[in-house]
Amino acid sequence: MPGFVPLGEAERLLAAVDAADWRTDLQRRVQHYGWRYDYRERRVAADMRIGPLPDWLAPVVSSVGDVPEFQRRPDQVIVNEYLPGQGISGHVDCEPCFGPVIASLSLTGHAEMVFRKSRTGERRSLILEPLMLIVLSAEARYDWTHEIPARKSDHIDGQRKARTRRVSLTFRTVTV
Ligand SMILES: O=C(O)CCC(=O)C(=O)O
Repeated sequence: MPGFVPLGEAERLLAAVDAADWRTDLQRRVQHYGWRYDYRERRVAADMRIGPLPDWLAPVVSSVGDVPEFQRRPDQVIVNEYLPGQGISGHVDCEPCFGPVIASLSLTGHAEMVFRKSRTGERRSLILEPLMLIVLSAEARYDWTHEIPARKSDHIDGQRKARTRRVSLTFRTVTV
């Protein structure tokens, strides 16, 4: 969904993100809201609840929750920051931890996202652009992995485009 939020809203969210503290235990910086997620053990447990989402996230969580695929309002948001050369390896989001719909909003920066269907080896790709929301449900949520290759540029519209800092918000419903 290109242009899911207006530019001013993305700028407001980015300013709030940049005023908050980052976790630095992964290769890329992240922030967790609502619930912590344990990347190593691929786990969320009842004692990993942080608390209600902060007020600055309320408008965007409400808009994302209104996307028809979501049957309940997201209660976890993870901020990911990718500097040029950083990415995220292929994965299906933890099945027992999170509900059937995952969404990701790009606040700034372009990057190619690659989808692979493990059973058939099919590959598709999508250029994620600022203000775009992607919604993964059904087959896209469970049968395809998604990844952002760790590289410094992408091939976009026949041209090599250098990456800049990319920041995204992912929205999930926790099912513990
Ligand atoms: O940065 C993104 O848009 C996707 C992030 C992602 O796949 C994840 O946090 O599991």
